[in-house]
Amino acid sequence: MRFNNIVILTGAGLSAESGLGTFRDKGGVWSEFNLEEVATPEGFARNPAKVHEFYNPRRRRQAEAGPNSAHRALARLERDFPGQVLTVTQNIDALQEAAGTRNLIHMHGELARVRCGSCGVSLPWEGDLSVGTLCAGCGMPGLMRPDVVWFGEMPRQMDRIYEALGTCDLFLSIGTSGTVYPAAGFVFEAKNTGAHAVELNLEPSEGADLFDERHGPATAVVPMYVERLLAG
Ligand code: BV8
Repeated sequence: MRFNNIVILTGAGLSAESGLGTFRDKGGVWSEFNLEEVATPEGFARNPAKVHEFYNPRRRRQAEAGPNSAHRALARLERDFPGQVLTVTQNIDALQEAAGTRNLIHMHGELARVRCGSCGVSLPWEGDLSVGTLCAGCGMPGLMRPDVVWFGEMPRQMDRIYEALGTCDLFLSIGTSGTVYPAAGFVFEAKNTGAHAVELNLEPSEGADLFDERHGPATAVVPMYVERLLAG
């Protein structure tokens, strides 16, 4: 099968083999933390210190992590594929761009950036955040937050994503459980366009029966599948 226009959706499973935990697997993030408290604007308004205690260690771990062979294979696909390739990630780590991908959308934001709840400025950020952190833009303390999309907030660049889903002929879903919307609904959009849908995931996701093919762990299968695509 030859394809001309690929949309790739990635999730935490892609970065699992880089040592970054997933959310729903055994011992995952949501087994230790209550998402209402740490990943909603209401939780941040109630107790910002608790939210910083959740994200500061994740930011440190991500700064130490490196891309794996699956990230690198996707970067190679973007570089060498004769057609269009758009990579949409739900991950807030910077491993896909570290692997070389450029046409990349962080639909749930980036943990290596912060945003001021007062003036709205978004800045690159290393190190811990606290309620005392002053905004470099407006000087206000207490409202600096991770520049990520929390539950109940609008994901980023949705128009560009839906436009690409409306014209793709291959939808590739990697390392995501298909439990969080609107990302979990992308396979429907792609299938409605007549695209071929492939899932590269350790376990079947919520929408597994919508996919035409499904294969195992990322670092084992992503390089193999990219090889197949580039062989045409
Ligand atoms: C919105 C950033 C309005 C922060 C995240 C009821 C029904 C339907 C929807 C809703 C509902 N109630 C509320 C909603 C909406 C809500 C939602 O979907 N809630 C769920 C819980 C039901 N969604 C929202 O609030 C979104 N905003 O809806 O705005 C709107 C509506 C329409 C259009 C526009 C706007 C915002 C959601 C974003 C929240 N922020 N992250 C942070 O990271 O802290 S979500 C977070 O969890 C991730 O970013 C990701 O999106 C999501 C799921 O995680 P996955 O990446 O899939 O990871 P998971 O652990 O679940 O799965 C890992 C998978 O990998 C597994 O399948 C495993 O088998 C596999 N795997 C593991 N290891 C490997 C592997 N695969 C391959 N190789 C391996 N080695």
